[in-house]
Amino acid sequence: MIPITITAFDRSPDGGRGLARDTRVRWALEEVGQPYAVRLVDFEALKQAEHLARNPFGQIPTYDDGEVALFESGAIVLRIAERFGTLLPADPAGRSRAVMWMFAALNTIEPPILDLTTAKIFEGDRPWAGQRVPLVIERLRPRLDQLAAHLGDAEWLDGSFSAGDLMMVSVLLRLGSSGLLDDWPSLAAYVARGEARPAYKRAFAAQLAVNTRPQGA
Ligand code: GTB
Repeated sequence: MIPITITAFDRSPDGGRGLARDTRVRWALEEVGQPYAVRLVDFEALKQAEHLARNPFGQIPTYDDGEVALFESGAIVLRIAERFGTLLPADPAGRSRAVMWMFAALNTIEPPILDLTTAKIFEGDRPWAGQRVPLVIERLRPRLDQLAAHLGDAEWLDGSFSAGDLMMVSVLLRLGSSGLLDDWPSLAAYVARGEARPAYKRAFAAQLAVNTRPQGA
């Protein structure tokens, strides 16, 4: 069997905080117990023909299991979940709901979180940044309220841990340094439960090792 190969940043701009999207793919592979190889690509290589053949948008992560080559972290995690079991419930309705939560993470929760990162980091030096950041937070707050209301005091979003939780935790992790989750202790605890999973720890350690290795290694 051809080994699974993913791509990741040769050196992530986050220095190994696990925020680049290869971490969620590594996490899914660790959850299902599949070994994988990683092809590291730098920013220049991302835009060259060899990588554009893997992802026309010139981004990481990508995935190839010998049967199918994919880009988009959502599609990749879904493929892993469908192919190797354990991340999706066996019953079709539960499966659909887990996929629904993956989409909710990627389409409903991640966009306003990305807006916040953009406003703070990439546009933080613009003269209007001081006005924009509170507006973006205002738009994010109701989403977090609603997510927390759904979660209640449950451990996971819909029964057992699923690919939906993997994706939701991955998305919420980007709020880590903002301190915003302090206002939603149940969501902070939910994220901490995700991070405490041995598979997440292995995924995080693997990307950290790449991003903290000595220059030239
Ligand atoms: N929708 C795609 C998916 O889900 O796979 C988005 C993929 C994506 O945005 N990839 C980013 C990338 O390749 C890396 S993860 N960017 C390079 C480019 O577009 O040229 C986004 C990311 C980058 C950096 C940090 N960081 O340093 O904190 C965090 C997240």
